[in-house]
Amino acid sequence: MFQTLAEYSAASWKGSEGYDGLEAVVAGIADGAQRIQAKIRAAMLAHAVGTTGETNVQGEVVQILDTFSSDTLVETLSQCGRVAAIGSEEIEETVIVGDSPAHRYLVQMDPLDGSSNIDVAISVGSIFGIWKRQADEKVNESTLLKKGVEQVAAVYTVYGSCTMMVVATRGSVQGFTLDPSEGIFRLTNPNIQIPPKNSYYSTNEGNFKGLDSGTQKAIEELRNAYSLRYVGSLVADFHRNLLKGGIFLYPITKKSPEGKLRLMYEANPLAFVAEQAGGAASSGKERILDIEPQKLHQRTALIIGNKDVVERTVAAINKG
Ligand code: AHM
Ligand code: MG
Repeated sequence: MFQTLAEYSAASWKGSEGYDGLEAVVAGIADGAQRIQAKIRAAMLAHAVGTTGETNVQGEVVQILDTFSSDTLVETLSQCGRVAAIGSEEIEETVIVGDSPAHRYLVQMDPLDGSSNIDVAISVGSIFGIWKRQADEKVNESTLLKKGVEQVAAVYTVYGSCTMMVVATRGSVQGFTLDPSEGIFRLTNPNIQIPPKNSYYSTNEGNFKGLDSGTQKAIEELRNAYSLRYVGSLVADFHRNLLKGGIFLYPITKKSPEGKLRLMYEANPLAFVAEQAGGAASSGKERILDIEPQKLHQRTALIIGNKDVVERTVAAINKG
């Protein structure tokens, strides 16, 4: 039988020097993810699909399920006793939870990535970057502005044909699948590494005309070499490419001159997962994990996936 998430985390992190308390943070994520996936699967029948009528801090339309997911995860992460502060795509300001010595972790999250796909039964997910708080570090607005390279762990979930949770720590990427009959996650995909053979490229081809000539040439090269797969939910596109071998690009476009995706809770966590799995992630100018963050909801271009294909693509973009 597959090992449970609780067994895995007790054996790997509990009482360990670097990761003590991480088991509570990941359990909080797992609890929130279970509630979110159940809500999503019932949403159409419960009239919970649609917009709240508001726009978020990004100026994007807020879905009812965006708000539900953010509120649920703020609740489960606040209650786990180990999280000092939370940044959420759906909340303008940092959520400050506590600053006792037990509050050792800082979490940045996209509570429901790809939510525009919700009403058409397509995979969505949640993304989390996890940093450590120094013992005496004050908890305020700027505490969360740490470089991606300082993350100690990153997690994402996919609510798809099954519910999966991928957990990365230094040198380790583990995939868990929710067993719906028991309500527990089990380790189904141990020690994930991106396959060396690249099969797919994923990008919004509709943006092609709004790209600079270097990026257009880079995409033409990818078209000639690989099959196109694009879900339009970053987390689902990334997950497929991680397991099957692929590259995802959301470059700078005319419409999004700073990039569309968010540095702190989309690019950084997935870049951490990619690197631990042998892959790479770049903004086109620098390694994602080395970007010095200026603000919570900062955007970036993102090129992520198989290392050699990412490097080749970044070189082609910069050749012009
Ligand atoms: P969001 O759903 O958290 O707002 O994330 C943005 C989404 C990503 O999941 C996805 O990769 C991208 O936007 C798709 O953008 P586009 O429709 O421009 O291709
Ligand atoms: Mg998102």
